[in-house]
Order: sequence, then structure tokens, then C-alpha cells
Amino acid sequence: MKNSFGHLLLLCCICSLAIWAGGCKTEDVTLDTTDLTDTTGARGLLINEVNYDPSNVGLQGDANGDGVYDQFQDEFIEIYNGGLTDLNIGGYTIKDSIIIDKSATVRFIFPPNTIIPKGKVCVVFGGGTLTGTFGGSQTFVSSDPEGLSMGNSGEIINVYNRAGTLILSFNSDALSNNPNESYTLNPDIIGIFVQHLDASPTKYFSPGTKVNGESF
Ligand SMILES: [Ca+2]
Ligand SMILES: [Ca+2]
Ligand SMILES: [Ca+2]
Ligand SMILES: [Ca+2]
Repeated sequence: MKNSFGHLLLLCCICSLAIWAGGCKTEDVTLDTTDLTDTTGARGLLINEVNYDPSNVGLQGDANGDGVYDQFQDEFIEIYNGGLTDLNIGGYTIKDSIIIDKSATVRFIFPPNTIIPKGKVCVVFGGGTLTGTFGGSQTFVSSDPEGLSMGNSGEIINVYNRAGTLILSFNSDALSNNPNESYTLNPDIIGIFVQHLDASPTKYFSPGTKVNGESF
């Protein structure tokens, strides 16, 4: 009897977690890690770090590690899969949206069958020759000449799923117009957005890794 109650309690806890992560479905409760078919978007998917204003002082802004500062190429966005399963984000799009006229431009489309494993991140850079390990995370480069084209103000970066539903938003307009470093959740995943040096005193950004440089 005590055992049954324990199982019920465990089931309730798992279900509560599933609701928190974006919806309680039967398959969530089974914790089926082979479920890569979520097209509704992104249970637990979140933006963990955005570098919309890489510093133009020397190579302080060289986030992609190629030895060159470039205001577009060194921009990046880091997306974390905090859901219960690996997630196929193939076909998801990143758009930058101008607040004043609501116009939006597609800046990146994830290749088919791009999988973010549960508990891992992927990083999309504006361009350049990516140089480094980036914590072993999957990395992508926009082929747009203006990269992700993330403005310091007046813009929102939006991520849409395959069905075209908005699932993630990052409003740089609400933050500093001239941070010269990334904004990251601090602590990673669960915190609030702060400028990266406030989270880690020697690092302007941490694409693909936690703020302290550790792998996800
Ligand atoms: Ca920018
Ligand atoms: Ca660079
Ligand atoms: Ca700046
Ligand atoms: Ca990071």
C-alpha cells in the first residue's frame, strides 16, 4: 500500500514537472527519450545567452574565435534544451523583428533533423570561421551576409517552430544598448539575464558553455 502511494506521488511529481516544461501528455510521463517528434515546440527550450553587441575593443568581441572582430559574425545566440527529451529543432527559424513596424527577417533556419540533446545547448553564430571547442556543443553559422543582425535596440529576436509558432523571444531593446559583451542567464538556465562579466569576471561571453566555461 505504501509502495503504491509512493508510485502515485512519483507520478504526480513527474506530471507536475511535465506541466512546468510545457504540457502534461502521456508520453511525457513515460519519459520517452526517443521522442523527437515534438512539433508543438519546445517543452523546456530556452534562450540561455545572447551576444547582440560584441565589443569592438581589440579582440574582446571575438566570440567565434577566428581572430577577427566582426560586428555581425561575432554575434551569437545559445539555446538550451531543458525538456524531458532530446528535441528535433530542424526547420525552426530565427528571425529578427523590428519593434516599430513589426517587420521580420529570417536570419537562420536550423538544418533538417538538428537534435539538441536533453540538457545540452546549441549555438548559432552570425558568421566567420568558428575556432574553438565551444564546450562540445553543436554550432551553426548563419549564411546571411548580415548574420543574425541583432540590433542593440528596437529589435526582438524570435524563434519559431516548424509550424511557424513563436516559441522563444529575446528583447534586446529592454536591455543595454551598448553592453559590449553578451547577456547570459545567471545562474545558467535558471537565473535572470545579466551582462556576462557580472556572471564571470573575466569572460565577455561563453558560447556553448556555462558562464564558468564548463560544458553543459
Ligand atoms: Ca548587433
Ligand atoms: Ca570573430
Ligand atoms: Ca558596443
Ligand atoms: Ca554560455
